[in-house]
Amino acid sequence: MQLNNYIGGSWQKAGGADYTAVLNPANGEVLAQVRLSTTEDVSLAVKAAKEAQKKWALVPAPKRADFLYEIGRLMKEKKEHLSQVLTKEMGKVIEEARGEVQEGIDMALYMAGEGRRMFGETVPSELQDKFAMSVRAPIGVVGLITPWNFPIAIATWKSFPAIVAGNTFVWKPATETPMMAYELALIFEEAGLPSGVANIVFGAGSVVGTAMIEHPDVRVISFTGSTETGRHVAETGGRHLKKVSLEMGGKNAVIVMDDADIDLAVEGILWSAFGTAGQRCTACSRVIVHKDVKEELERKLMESMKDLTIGNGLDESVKIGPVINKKALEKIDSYVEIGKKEGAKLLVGGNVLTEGKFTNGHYYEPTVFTDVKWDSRLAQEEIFGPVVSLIEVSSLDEAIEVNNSVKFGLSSSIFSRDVNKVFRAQRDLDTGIVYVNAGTTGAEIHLPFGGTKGTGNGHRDSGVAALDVFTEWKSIYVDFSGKLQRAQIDN
Ligand code: UN1
Repeated sequence: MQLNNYIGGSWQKAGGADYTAVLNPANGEVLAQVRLSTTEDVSLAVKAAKEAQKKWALVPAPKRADFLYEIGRLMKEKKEHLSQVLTKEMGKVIEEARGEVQEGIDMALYMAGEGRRMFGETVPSELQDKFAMSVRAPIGVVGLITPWNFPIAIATWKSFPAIVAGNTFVWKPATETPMMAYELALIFEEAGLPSGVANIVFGAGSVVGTAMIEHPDVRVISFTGSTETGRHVAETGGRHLKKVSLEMGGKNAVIVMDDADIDLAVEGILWSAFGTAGQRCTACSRVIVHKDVKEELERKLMESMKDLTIGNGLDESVKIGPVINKKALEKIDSYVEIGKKEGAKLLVGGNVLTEGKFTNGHYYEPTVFTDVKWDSRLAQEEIFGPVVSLIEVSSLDEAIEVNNSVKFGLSSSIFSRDVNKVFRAQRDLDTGIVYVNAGTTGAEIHLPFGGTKGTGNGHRDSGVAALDVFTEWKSIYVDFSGKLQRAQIDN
């Protein structure tokens, strides 16, 4: 199978000479070939998007929303197929793949609802016989750059608000997961979305992304990915005065207080640290535990990890799938080595799995370190794999301080039965998302998603906040006095 760009409603061969292969991380099987695009391909896509946007902006928002209802319906109809492709391409276990596709369906229905709201404001004018309001206006052509770990959900977080708000888009999906983009494009076609509203350009490296950011007709860039690439996106975007929305890394912690339900905390840690093999921006990679319950937590965590079956995510009994590729595997392993050198105590795991059914895939054992120093590299840097570090503290104050000591600020969680501690924590944890008595993952699409500090630049995906990225505020004054009234002057 060879994947081509989707531009102006037709499938077009990319101009580059090179191909990349899409590999199943569970067994190395070649799933597809993708021809890589050039700057010229991006220009063609932007041209098609710009042309289509003029008409699209004039379609009433509730009518634009009708396409999203249809897209959501088709996604639901094809949910199992999409989930299977997702597991093959990305590696996450099938139960989670179904969950991710569901997240996309939810987003379609939620954003379709916005087509009948998209609230603006009417406010009193200073002047008599003058009407003042502000409305959300479409921006134009927007550029979307999405990661491989949530190849369909994150694509919907960005493309669906863009669509309902009257924009058209050029989308560069992650090199590792183009098949989900292809599947979504088929759905856009089947739903009858007008040509040029959705455009997809496949690429690898920075050629396509940079061309999108530098193109004068691309007005917004919405990016999810690594902090390193995000910085490049922001710098380049800044030079070109683009609105840039960034969602980047995390180093999320679960805090377990001495009054916590430890069994529940263990479940929360297992799910959020090892689900998706730790490859979520929201994954728990630190556990900040009160000294009085540390031993119990360690013991119960070790005990429950025995049930974590590792393998190909298509097998329903498997709990932990492969990581995305060899590079990721090596990075994870290098952090385990760093942890050992830093003096952290390895409780369980710490190995690449290579034998038997693991031979051709990229599998890493779920790994737990304890006695980790809060300021060590293991506790401060994003690993993006199934590795969790236990850090001991003596009080809630210290737990909050340790939580906030990292350069990221996406998600955090506290397990406690004390309402005072809980309310203090939700106020003082410096992250965009806070969970109480639950792990650090599982954000719902109708709430803003994003983080503070090195995680983002103040924008949010999801929720109504997504419309702030994909609309421009326009303030409108209508004077019906029949005479010239001057604001801020005594008339
Ligand atoms: C991500 O890891 O980039 O909150 C997205 C969650 C999911 C989305 C994660 N709903 O874990």
